[in-house]
Amino acid sequence: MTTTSRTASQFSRRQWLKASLLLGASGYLPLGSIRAWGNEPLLLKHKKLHFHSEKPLNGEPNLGELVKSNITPLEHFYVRNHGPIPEIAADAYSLSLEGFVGPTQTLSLNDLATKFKQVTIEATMTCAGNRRTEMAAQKAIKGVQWKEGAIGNATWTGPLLNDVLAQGKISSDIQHVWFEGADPITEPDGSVAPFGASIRIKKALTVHKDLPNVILALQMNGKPLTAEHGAPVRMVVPGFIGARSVKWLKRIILSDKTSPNHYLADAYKIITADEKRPLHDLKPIYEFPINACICEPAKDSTLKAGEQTIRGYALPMGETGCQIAKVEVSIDEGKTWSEASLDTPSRAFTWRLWSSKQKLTPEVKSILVRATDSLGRVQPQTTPWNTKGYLQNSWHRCAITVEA
Ligand SMILES: Nc1nc2c(c(=O)[nH]1)N[C@H]1C(S)=C(S)[C@@H](COP(=O)(O)O)O[C@H]1N2
Ligand SMILES: [Mo]
Repeated sequence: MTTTSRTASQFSRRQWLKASLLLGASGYLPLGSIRAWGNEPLLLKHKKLHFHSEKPLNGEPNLGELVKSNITPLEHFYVRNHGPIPEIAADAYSLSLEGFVGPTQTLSLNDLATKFKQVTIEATMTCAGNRRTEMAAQKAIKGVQWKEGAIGNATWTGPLLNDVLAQGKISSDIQHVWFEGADPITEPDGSVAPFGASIRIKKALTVHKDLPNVILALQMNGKPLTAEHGAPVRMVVPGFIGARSVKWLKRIILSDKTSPNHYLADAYKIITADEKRPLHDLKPIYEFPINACICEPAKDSTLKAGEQTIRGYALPMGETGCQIAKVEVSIDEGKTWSEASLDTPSRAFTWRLWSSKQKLTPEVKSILVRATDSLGRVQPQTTPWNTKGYLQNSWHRCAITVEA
């Protein structure tokens, strides 16, 4: 994984200036053949993000923007890339379906848009590295120095993976479905390979009546996917870390094994400080854990004493049947807690925005938040440090100064 690690304040002003100079046109990239690199700065014109790196393009929004609407507008939706953003012409796009009993099948974009029922789901996308900076405060961690903004909630539209896989005969020994993207990622050893992932066949084929199911998304928030979010087609795997929702989807492969792709086989595993087992014996991360963050006020801000509305998001664990049931806020370092109001609907695999009015006095040094799910499980007070800085989900702490 190649990333630079500048802090938000270092890049924002220059990048935002560049973005405003590029403003104009439709806000969408012109479609052409695959073009590696070079086009990323153009994306800045429809993104209002703090960019951590340009090559590859990685950026997250201001936290205050995340709590303004249940559905995150495109301009404030984080972007996470491991390599260049391919630009794929709609008419040149094809998806291959491999591993059926029988020959490989190919679907065009038009096939995906017209031959299958189009389903719209609402689901939260979040990066396994969200909140990495908090874990890195204990001991430095390489990788994009994400704050709490590597998360967004969107509607996604396209065919169900289950329907697409019904195109062929699946042999009974199939256990996993692999996804492969079209982005040429150069690995540290110099080899070039696309991003990939796999999910268990059960997750791929189960269609829940009232839950967001796994889809091949052609649209995000009611508009065709933009290049940086995986146009023309990406996977959306609700409940799973973002890395399983492969963008620029080129191949779906059925197998009796998990994907050998680096991003499933090696990366995205929890390696604790005292881990002795070899990497291959560790399980890949699939479901995201319960989480909650304070988005407003901003960390380290100075506030006037008096009543303040605290706002944030809470995410249930990405497990079937699990929802956010309660969010609590503490202004006395966890001695007492008060229940926040849950301002958006309760849904599996989807965040809930919450708010809490608190009377702040100069004695208050921090605000804490913790969420509880529908099975009564509480967000943990601490998250054990791990070498990659994944799944930081401890009680979120927002240090503040209150002036009399
Ligand atoms: N092909 C491809 N798919 C990818 C990635 C990538 O680098 N290449 N990044 C993954 C990761 S780690 C995340 S968190 C999500 C981010 O999706 P977004 O950029 O649309 O927010 O995309 C996932 N899918
Ligand atoms: Mo990610």
